Amino acid sequence: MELAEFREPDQPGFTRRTFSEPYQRSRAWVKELMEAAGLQVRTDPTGNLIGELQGEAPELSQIAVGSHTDTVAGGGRFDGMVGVIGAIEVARLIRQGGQRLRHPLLVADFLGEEPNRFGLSCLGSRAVAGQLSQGHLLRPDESGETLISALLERGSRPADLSEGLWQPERLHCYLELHIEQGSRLQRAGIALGVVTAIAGIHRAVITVSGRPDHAGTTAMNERRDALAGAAEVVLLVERLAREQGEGGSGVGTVGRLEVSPGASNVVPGEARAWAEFRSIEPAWVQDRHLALEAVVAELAARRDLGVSIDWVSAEPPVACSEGVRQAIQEALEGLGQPSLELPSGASHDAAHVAHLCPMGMIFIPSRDGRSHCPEEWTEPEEVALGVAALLATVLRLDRRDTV
Ligand code: HGY
Ligand code: MN
Ligand code: MN
Repeated sequence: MELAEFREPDQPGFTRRTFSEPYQRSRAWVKELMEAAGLQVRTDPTGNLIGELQGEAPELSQIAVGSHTDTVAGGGRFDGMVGVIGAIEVARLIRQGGQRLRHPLLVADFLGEEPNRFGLSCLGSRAVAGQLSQGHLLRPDESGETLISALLERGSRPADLSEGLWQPERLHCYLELHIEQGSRLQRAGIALGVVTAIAGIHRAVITVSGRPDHAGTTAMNERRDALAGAAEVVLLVERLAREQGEGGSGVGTVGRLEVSPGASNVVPGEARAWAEFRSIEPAWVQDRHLALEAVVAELAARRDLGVSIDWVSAEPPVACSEGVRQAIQEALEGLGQPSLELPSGASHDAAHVAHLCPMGMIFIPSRDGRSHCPEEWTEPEEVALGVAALLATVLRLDRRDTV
């Protein structure tokens, strides 16, 4: 609740975006919380907050636990935050209980998990996994500023990214506690979820170019109306997303649309639509990617518009590791808690860290499945149970030599 009060005053909900001043201030608050829990804290070249707790055997690989504390515009108070605060609480409970893990513990508050104005998500976890490319760093926003300049401005050291790489041989496993952001747990009346896989996402920025004209004097059959074209694209994305087999989990959205010049008496000259397709079925997402390219080409020809698709990211679905899932299941049984196995339609930092080591996730319920909105809510008791499950899983993973 305290962290959620670091919010952008001119934005709805509990907004704390990566390149905002409240986010910058909130990092100092998280750092202090990490230090109070007994963690040795450092900020890595990308800007990830890394808190470390020594184990009995420093030569053993690290148990990494983390998530993010940035939000979407108009976001809530739990997405990402429960995973970072929960990981810090696990460290505090271990120290408070006078316990010593065998493995060193690493707690991560990853920078910028949510898509930013450069279109890219998971900045910090991509960076530690060696997936933040030069191309990503040079991505411009609308004003032409590049991601790398925004990172430099906030004090990150993008020239030293390689210093921040996590080494697979130094990692025992990665664990993330997160809200479900859906309603499966609530509908099942179960408080803890064991994630099986994380959906893949293909994200694109679609630019439709027409011709700005006087809205009063330009005949309808002479117009090259970019917004009318973009409106067709929005409905095409929805139609393509609805086309799926029985029980398909695929989704598609255009969440952002910009029009220029944006005057009510000017035929729009240009429009940009941010689109994404997601599924745990890799073939379905790939199909949508190709289908969108085809239908947009037809639309451009028919409406005499220019249309370009810039695929910002194309992440495959990622399976959670059998070993970590099993440790979570055993931990929940040890707590006498029922659990539900379910895929994640949302993406997470865990999807990137999974390229480095065995990964698992624990879900706690989102009331009515609402998330990415101020109504996002999870009961304090549910958060506490999630933290207890996280601690119990860390202790189990710690007793294993391999995961
Ligand atoms: O969009 C997502 O899936 C995540 O909440 N950033
Ligand atoms: Mn999110
Ligand atoms: Mn999240």
